[in-house]
Amino acid sequence: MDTQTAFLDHHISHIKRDGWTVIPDVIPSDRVGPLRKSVLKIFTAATYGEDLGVNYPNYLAFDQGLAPYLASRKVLDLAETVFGPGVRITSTRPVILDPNGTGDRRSWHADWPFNQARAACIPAPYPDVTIHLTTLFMLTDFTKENGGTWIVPGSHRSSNNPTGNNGVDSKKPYPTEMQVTGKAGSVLMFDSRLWHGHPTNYTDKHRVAVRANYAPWWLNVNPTEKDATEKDLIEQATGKAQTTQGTLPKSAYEKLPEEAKPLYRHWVRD
Ligand SMILES: O=C(O)CCC(=O)C(=O)O
Repeated sequence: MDTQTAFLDHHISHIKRDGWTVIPDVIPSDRVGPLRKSVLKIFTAATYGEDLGVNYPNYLAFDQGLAPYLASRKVLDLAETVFGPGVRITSTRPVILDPNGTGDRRSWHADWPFNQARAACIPAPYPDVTIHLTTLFMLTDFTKENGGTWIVPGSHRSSNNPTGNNGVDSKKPYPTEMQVTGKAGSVLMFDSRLWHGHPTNYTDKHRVAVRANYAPWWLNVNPTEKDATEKDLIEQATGKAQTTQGTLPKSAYEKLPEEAKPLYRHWVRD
């Protein structure tokens, strides 16, 4: 088996069987520090933090330095093996854990479009197919102490998750839970159906990552756009709110490397 086939075989079988994998060495070590500093600066800036919690701005509107790695062959080869050609990124935002144990632990959920608490979701019971991949680009090491992501391995095969009243208390420890650890520069990739939760950071430094989610070309992201008619319609129909993902000004899009542009073309707005 050649190196590339072995790489794909290892990570795809891990995702299919367990729901997750860690891809090492996606971001070179000398780029991790500057990217981490930039994320921390932008995240604390009023522009990014404005109405965080409901409307998530597109991180690449502020800094395009991560773009070559979002489009790295390691990540895209895996996404394209699952989805075929024409992969797109549905959201890009920092996930930062404050230091000194201030964050909330767990709160088991699955990501869009499987979060049953949101307006635009695939209603449970949903089918056993991978249609969305969540990734966390680690800009600090992920350890048990600083908040390696909590996951329930294998839970991606379930047809519901704790946001959908499936009988699992989203705030309580789950018997088979584990924390994902990895070196800065690695990427945690998982099937977005996987039950996962926000960890607590007990160290005295921030735990920093950027979350980027990958989808096949046919998955409709329109209901996740702020002020979009499709978002209003689905909110009215379900009586639930939908979190939104930020668009990309043309000026920021033009600064992306060529290989990253196809991933973001659908989010460009003037
Ligand atoms: O920060 C983490 O490790 C988990 C993030 C998470 O649960 C999410 O972004 O949906």
